Amino acid sequence: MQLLTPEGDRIDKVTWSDGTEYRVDFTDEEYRGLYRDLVLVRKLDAEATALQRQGELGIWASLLGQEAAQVGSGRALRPQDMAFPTYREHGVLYCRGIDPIMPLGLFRGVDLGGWDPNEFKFNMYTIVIGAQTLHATGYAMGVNMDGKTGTDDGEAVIAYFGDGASAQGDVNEAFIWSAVFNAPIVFFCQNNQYAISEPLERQTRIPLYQRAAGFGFPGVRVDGNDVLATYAVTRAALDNARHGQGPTLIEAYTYRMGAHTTTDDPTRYRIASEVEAWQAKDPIARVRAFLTKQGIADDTFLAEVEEQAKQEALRLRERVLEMPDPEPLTLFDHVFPNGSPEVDAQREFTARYLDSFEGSVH
Ligand SMILES: Cc1ncc(C[n+]2csc(CCOP(=O)(O)OP(=O)(O)O)c2C)c(N)n1
Ligand SMILES: [Mg+2]
Repeated sequence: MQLLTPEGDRIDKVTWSDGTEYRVDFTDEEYRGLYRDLVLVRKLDAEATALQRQGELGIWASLLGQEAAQVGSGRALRPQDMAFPTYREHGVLYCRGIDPIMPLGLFRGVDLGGWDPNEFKFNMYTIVIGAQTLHATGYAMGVNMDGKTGTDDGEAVIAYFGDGASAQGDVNEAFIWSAVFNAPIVFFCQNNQYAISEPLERQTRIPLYQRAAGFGFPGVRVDGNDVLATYAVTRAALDNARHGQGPTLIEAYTYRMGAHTTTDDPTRYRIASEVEAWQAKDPIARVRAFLTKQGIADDTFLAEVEEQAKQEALRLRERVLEMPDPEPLTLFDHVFPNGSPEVDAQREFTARYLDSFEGSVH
């Protein structure tokens, strides 16, 4: 499903094989807003990669190449919808209105997360591959039990995961539970073609979206580098879920342009021509081409967005460098809402251990 070609030409509407008609109807201001989101999200991500390279973050999982999949689906969420991310969803986090500094504390190793999932309707980052799809399914079943589906202002849930995660038991269990309980959930798979070094052909013999049929709910493949198409399919799937029509699997077909994380060297397992072929499908270049061709944006606007991105990245950098190192014993805070004797004992043990270095040369 595609609504904007790599050359920046609009496709008015697309009818999917199940009869669903997809189209978008944005104002010029909204088109410019999506472009701004894409550019900002890419720039902040590049800044985080640079900070890691300079030793200021322990590790970073870049979203480079996946901006359209994340901004399109992130902007399709309504305020009441709950999102369950992996560790790469910085673009969705941005769309939820969370300060982009938040995940950097985690990757710098100075805090354990940072934001309140209930305040922003965006759960904590999850490193355990596929686990969040079960959390999301349980949450979505709870939404049903609370009677919060069936109307226009009903609630829906979105679970993000990758092509590699699609082969995990957790994800397949989440599909089954959400199907048989008709849970209001959208499974949003960013197929970026790799699970670290393992290519897609090691996960599946059929297109991933076709898996949904075996579980008893609809699946759709969308051009994950097309922000308009990802917005359209996610909005429709979420609205179906909130109206009580159960789950949908979306396969956003995209490409991880960078390394898996900053600890990875992708030149060891993929060839340069593959990366170049995907560069021609860049998610931001096509929106810029469209805006320019249609006269929706001029050079002044494009330059202003670049300048804003530069300033926000600079501000992010300054704030990362100012992050204080935590007191070691704060590690034991917030483990349980009301504390626990075991955690208290561990805190006391660690305090004594740290005190034993007093006056030592080490
Ligand atoms: C349960 C579990 N197994 C293994 C890992 C190690 N691991 C981290 S990322 C990753 C690959 C995930 O690939 P994919 O689901 O395609 O997501 P992507 O990183 O491409 O966004 C693996 C195997 C893990 N974090 N959790
Ligand atoms: Mg992947």
